[in-house]
Amino acid sequence: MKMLLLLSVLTTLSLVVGVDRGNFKSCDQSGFCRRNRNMQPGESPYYLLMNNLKVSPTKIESRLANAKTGVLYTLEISALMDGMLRMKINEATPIRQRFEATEALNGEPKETSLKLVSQNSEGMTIEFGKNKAIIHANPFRLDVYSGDQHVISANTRGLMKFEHYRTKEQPKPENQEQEGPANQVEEEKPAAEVEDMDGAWEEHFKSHADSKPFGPSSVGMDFSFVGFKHVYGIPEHADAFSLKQTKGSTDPYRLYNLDVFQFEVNNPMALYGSVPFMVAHSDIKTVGLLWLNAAETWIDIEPATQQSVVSSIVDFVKGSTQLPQTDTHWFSESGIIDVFFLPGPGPKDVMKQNAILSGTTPLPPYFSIAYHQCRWNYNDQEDVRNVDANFDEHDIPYDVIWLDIEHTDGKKYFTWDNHKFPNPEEMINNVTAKGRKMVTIIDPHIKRDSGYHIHSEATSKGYYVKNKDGHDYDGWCWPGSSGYLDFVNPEVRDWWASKFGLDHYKGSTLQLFTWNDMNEPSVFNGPEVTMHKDAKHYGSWEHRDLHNMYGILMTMSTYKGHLQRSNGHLRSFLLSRAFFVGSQRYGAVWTGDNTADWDHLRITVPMLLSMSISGITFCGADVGGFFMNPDAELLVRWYQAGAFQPFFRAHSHLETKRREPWLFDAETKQLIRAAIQKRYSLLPYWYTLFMENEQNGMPPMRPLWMEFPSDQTTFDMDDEYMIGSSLLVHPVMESKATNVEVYFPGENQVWYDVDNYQKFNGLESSTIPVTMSKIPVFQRGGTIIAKRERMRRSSSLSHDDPYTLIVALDKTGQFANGNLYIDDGHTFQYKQGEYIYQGFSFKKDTLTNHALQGSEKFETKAWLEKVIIIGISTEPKTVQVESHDFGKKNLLFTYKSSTQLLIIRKPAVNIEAEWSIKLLF
Ligand code: NBV
Repeated sequence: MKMLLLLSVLTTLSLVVGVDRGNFKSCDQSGFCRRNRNMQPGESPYYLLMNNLKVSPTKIESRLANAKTGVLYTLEISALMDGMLRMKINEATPIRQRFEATEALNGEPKETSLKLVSQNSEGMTIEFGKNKAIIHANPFRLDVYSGDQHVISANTRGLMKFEHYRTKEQPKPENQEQEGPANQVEEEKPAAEVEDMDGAWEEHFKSHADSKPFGPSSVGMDFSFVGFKHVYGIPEHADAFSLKQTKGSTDPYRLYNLDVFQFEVNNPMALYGSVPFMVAHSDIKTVGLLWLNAAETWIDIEPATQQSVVSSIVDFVKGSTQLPQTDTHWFSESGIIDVFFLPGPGPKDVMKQNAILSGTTPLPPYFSIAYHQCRWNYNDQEDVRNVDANFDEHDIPYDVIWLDIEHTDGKKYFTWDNHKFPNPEEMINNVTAKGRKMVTIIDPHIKRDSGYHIHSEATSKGYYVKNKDGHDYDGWCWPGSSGYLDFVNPEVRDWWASKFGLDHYKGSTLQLFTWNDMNEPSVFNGPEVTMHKDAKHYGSWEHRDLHNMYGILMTMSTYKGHLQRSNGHLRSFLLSRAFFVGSQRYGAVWTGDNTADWDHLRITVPMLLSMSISGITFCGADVGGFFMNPDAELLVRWYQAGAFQPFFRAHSHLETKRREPWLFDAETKQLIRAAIQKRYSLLPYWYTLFMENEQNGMPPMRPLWMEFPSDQTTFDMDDEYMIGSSLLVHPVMESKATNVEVYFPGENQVWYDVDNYQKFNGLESSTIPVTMSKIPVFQRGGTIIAKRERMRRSSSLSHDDPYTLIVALDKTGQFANGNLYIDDGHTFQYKQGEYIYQGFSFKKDTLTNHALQGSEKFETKAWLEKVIIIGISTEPKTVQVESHDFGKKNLLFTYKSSTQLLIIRKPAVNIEAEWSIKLLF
C-alpha cells in the first residue's frame, strides 16, 4: 500500500507542480553544511610543522597541526605531469581510516620532479614544471602560480576545517586554546576540539534518522581564484554556465547524487551527478581545481577583489592594484582533502590536464553518436516492430531503439516479460538487420524475490549493501522491496560484469547495449530519495563516505561486462544517470528527468557545457522533455537543439502522449526529419571530434571561450556554443521566435551561415531571422568539414558512402584546414592502427589531403563526391583534380558570385588516396 502511494505520487503527471523542495535538504538542515558555512573568514588555526619537513624529488611531506585542538595531520604536496600540483591532507593518527576516492582517477597520477627553491621559518617556495607555489607555514596557506602569475590560493581566508574522528565518550572540551611552537604539539593526545558540534552525532531529516556512529568528520577549505571573475563546472546543476554567487543569496551549490523528481531550473540544488571540478577562466589564463571527494559536498561562491596586490606581470603592466577574484569555499561530509591544481595556462591545457587525471571518453561506437529513439515504454515486440518500421516508412534515420523498465519480468533486470517480449533475440535481430541496435535498462536495485537468480546469488554471496545493523539493506524502488548491490566490492563488480555474458543474459545479443538508471542510488523511501548515509559497504565504509561514487562504480562494472562479452573485441555503449569524476571512461550520461517546457530546453546548453568542460563529454538531455507533453513547436526546436548536442536521444514519460515524429502533422514531421538528417550528415565530424576527445580531452561541445579565450563577450554565454573548433551553434530556444541574436567571436574571424553561406565578421553580433526550419549554425572561416549528404536508414549503412567537403575560407580567402577520422566504427581495431586520420588543407588555389597519423592498415571505399568552397571571390576558369589513379582530370563546377560559392562536382577520388584539386584562374 505504502509503495503504491509512493508510486502514484512519483508518476502522476496531473500533480505536476515542480520539485518538492521539502524532500531535499537545504544547507540549514545539514549539520556539516551549517558548521562549515557559518565559519567566518579569519586566521586559520592550522599551521605547518616546518621541522617535520621531508623533501623528496617529487613531493614535500610534512605535518599540519590545529592550534586549537592540537590534532595533527599529514600534508603531502606533490608535482604531477603537465605542471599540475596535488595537495593531500589526512589525519596523522586517525582512529578510523578515511575514504579516498582514488578509484575515480584514471590510475594513480604520475608524479614528476619538484624543486624546493627556498625555505625559511615562514614557509617555502617550490617549483614544478613552469609553475611554482608558495607554502606559508603559519597560518597554513598555499599560493599556486601558473607561470609567474598567482592564480589560486588555498586557505587564505582561513576556512580550512578537518573534523578528526573521535569517540563519542570523549569528555566535553575545556575551552583551551593551544598556541605555541609547533614541536610542542603532542601527537598522541589531541586536545578536544573547541568548535560548533551542532548536528555532529545524530541528525534527523523528515522521518529519517542518521545515526552518525563516527561523529563529525567533515573537511573543508577555501580557494580563491586570483584574477578571475568567472568560474565554471561543478556539474550537475540546472543553472547558468558561468557560476553564480551563492554566499549571501542562496544555498551553496550542492553535489550529492540525487533522484530529484521534476527538478527546477536556475538553482544550486543537487541533481543526479557530481563532479567537484571547477574551471576559472579569464582573458589571459585558465586554471582548474579538482576536489577529489566522494561524500556530499557543497561549494559556496563569492566574487571579490584582491586588494593591493601586484602579483602578476600583466597586472603590473596594467598598473592596477586590484584584481578580480572569485572566492570559493568547498566542504564535504567525510573523506580527506585531496586537491589537484591544474595550471592551464589555456583552456585546452586545462582540458588535457583533467584528462590526465580522470581519463577520457573512449571512442564511442559510431551508432551511439547518431539518433536514439526512447520512450518509457515501448510496450511489446509489436510496438518495437512498428516504431522501427515507421522510421523507414517516414524516411527518418535512426540508430537505436530503447526499452525501459516495463520490458522486464516484474522489474527484475536481465529478464524479459515473456508475454510482451516472447522472442527478444528475434526482435533484436530484426532491428539490427537494418544496421540498428537496441538498449535495455538495467538498474542497480534488485527485487528481493527468492525466485530471482540475481537476488538469490547476491544474498547468498553477501553482495548487497548492508544497513547500519549489518543486515542486507532493504529499500523501496520499482520492484518494491529491493536489495542494492555493493559495487564498492571488486568481486561484486566482476560478478555483475559476468551477467552481461550472452550465456547469462538470456535473450541478449552483442547488439544489445545498456542503460544504467536510478544509480544515485534512488531509494524511494530513503532520506532524500536515496540510501541512508549510515548504510555499510564493503571495507566497512559508510555510504556517507562514497555516496557520489555509487553510480560510477556500477558503470565501471557494466562497462567491464560489455567488453568481456565480446572478449574485448567490441566497444561498449552505456548510458548512466548518476555520474562522478571519471564517469566519462565508461560511457554516456544524460541530464535526467527534465520537463517539456522552454526553460528546460534552454537549460540544456549550460548544463551540457558544464558537464563537457568537467570531462563528462558524451552528454545529452532528453529531447522533447521527459515530463509533460511538448507542443509541436517545442518538440521541433528541441530536436533541432538536440541534433547539435553530443548525445542525441528523444525520451518521454510513461504517461505522456506518444510523440514519435509521424504522429504530428506533415510539416512537423518534416522539420524533425530534417533536424535528424542534419545530425546524420555531420556524423563524420562528430566522430572525428570524439576520437580527438579520447586523445586529448577536448570536449566536442565547448564554450566559445575555449576557442576564443580572450573574447570576454563570450564569458557568460548560455545560449551559444561550439561543436569542435569549426561550428558555432545558437539553437532557437524561445517560443514563436522570429529571429535570434548571434554573437560571432574572434578578432579577424569570418563566419558563414551553413544554410545560405551568408558571411559574418568576428566580434560582431547579428540578428538572424529564423523560420521553423532554421537552425542557426555557422562554420568558421578557415575550416574544412567532411559531411555525408546521402541519407540512410541508420548510420552503419553509410559506412562506405561518399563525402562532401565544406571548405570555408578564412578572412584572406586563401586558407582552410580540417580533419577527418574513419575506422570500422565498432571494434577496438583502431587501437592496432586500423584507422584513417586525414588532414585537408586549402592553400591559395589548391585543396590537398594528407595523412595526419599515418596508417596503412585501414582501407575505405568512401570517395569524395563534392567540394563546396565558401568565400572565394573570383570564379576559376578550370578546376582540375589530380590523383595517382587517373592523373589529371577537369571537373564540373558552378560558381555563384553573390555568395562567393564554388561547388565542385564529383572529384571521385578515394578519400584517403593522395589527391589534389586545383583552381585555375
Ligand atoms: O525507468 C523509468 C524512468 C526513466 O524513463 C527515466 O529516464 C529515468 O530518469 N526512470 C527515471 C524512473 C522514474 C521516473 C519518474
